[in-house]
Amino acid sequence: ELNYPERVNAGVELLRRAVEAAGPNARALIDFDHEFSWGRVDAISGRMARVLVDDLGVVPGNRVLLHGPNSSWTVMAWFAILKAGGVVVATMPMLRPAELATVIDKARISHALVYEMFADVVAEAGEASPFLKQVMSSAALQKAAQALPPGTVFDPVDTAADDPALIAFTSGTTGKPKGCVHFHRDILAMADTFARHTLDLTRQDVVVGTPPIAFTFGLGGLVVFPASVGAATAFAPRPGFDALAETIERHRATALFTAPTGYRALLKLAGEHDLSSLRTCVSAGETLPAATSDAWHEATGVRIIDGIGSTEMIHIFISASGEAIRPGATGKAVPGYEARIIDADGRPLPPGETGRLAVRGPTGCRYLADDRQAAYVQDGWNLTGDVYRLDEDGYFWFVARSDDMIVSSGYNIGAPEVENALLRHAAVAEAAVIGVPDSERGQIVKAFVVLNPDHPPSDELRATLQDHVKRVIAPYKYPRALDFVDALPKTQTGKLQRFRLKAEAK
Ligand code: 3SK
Repeated sequence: ELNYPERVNAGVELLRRAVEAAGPNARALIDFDHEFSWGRVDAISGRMARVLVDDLGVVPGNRVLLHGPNSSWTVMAWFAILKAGGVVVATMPMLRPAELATVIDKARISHALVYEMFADVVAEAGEASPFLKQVMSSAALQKAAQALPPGTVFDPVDTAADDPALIAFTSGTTGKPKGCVHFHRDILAMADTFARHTLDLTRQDVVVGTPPIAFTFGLGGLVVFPASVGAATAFAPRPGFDALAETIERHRATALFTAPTGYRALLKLAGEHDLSSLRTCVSAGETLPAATSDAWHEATGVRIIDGIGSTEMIHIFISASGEAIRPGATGKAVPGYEARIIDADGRPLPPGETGRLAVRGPTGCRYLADDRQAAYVQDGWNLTGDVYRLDEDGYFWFVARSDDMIVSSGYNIGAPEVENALLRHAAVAEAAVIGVPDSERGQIVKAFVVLNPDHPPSDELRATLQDHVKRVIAPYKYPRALDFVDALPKTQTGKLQRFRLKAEAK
């Protein structure tokens, strides 16, 4: 049972825990060759909050877009927004203007903090918004915070434990993103359930990882968990697994958060980089194959902690660590959560039967103004869209996704979103997209395209369409495989039968 005071601000509480556990001078955030201590993170985020309130006019409850790469700046701005009583809406750095515009509109974003290099993208996204009032770049925020008189302090806003603290967007299968609202107490709950019971992070740890902070897997692993014990986070200087391996080696990182794709990529780099400092390795975002788990164990002596979470639940709710790990199984319900397998009518199924995964606990789904809420939460149970089997020992085994979500390298990609992007090209008459198994990425996006007359199929056109998708939506969503077909399989009423494409692709 988690008992938080009625009034708590998650940003303040996390920084309090960090300073109490490690001391104000302990390393907190490391940008390759620049470090900030926990005391500095507290002071700088306080000054940034002062700028948000005094210069930008942020008032409690305002939704503030935070658009930046994984970096010390983004983390300090995250703490600043919470201290100012704002609601953080962090977005993936690779989103395109149209995708950002949807978030700005849906979340009614009033203010935006933007890392310098993305200023143009956010400006374009906000152009037509009736809600967006103020945009500030990372450089301007830094300058304004530095210009405040020495000794400036900020009294953080006294929020209720049940006040919204963040809205995390998930792309969904329909291509219509859903915003998941989480309270201040939900942020603390992810540290006090999964992290406390499954990980044994301490202030001595140096954490690294690949998931963006905009993805709650990354937010937990790289911000909330380290802060809650006073550990440090080291950010890689650039995207990519080479940079990750370099960062692990350079900072003797001890804890790693990434998807199975990341573990497979690091295995290939293990000969060139010293990864021997790692002792806690966490995988989520897609199911961890036993082969990857075994290969990592053989190469490093460390067993990967697998877990399933969801943006709706904020973080991981089924997992196992240490001796309790069974490669291939996801694990057991994290203390504080209950999980069960149910049939199509919501009745619990006995061990051995395959059915829908249902979860409940201290966190749960609260979609922002979205009628899909009724499908996700039924009778107090959250239906995650995963098909699972429970064994006699209480271990949960992943079977499949029950929707059209493609999970590639840990990223959730809604098939309709890619289809819509393809359909915006003049050569495309019809498009259908599915996920197909891939040894590197778990799944890759595969498109089936019917061309308009006058557009003959060719390798050149395939490459053009792939580039087109990369321009229209975030590049990681582009179809790595693309087949030209004469027609798509449809029902008599004209509904696309994706399952037939999936069966043929096997
Ligand atoms: O995909 C997952 O398993 C996950 C884990 C933690 C937080 C969020 C998500 C979607």
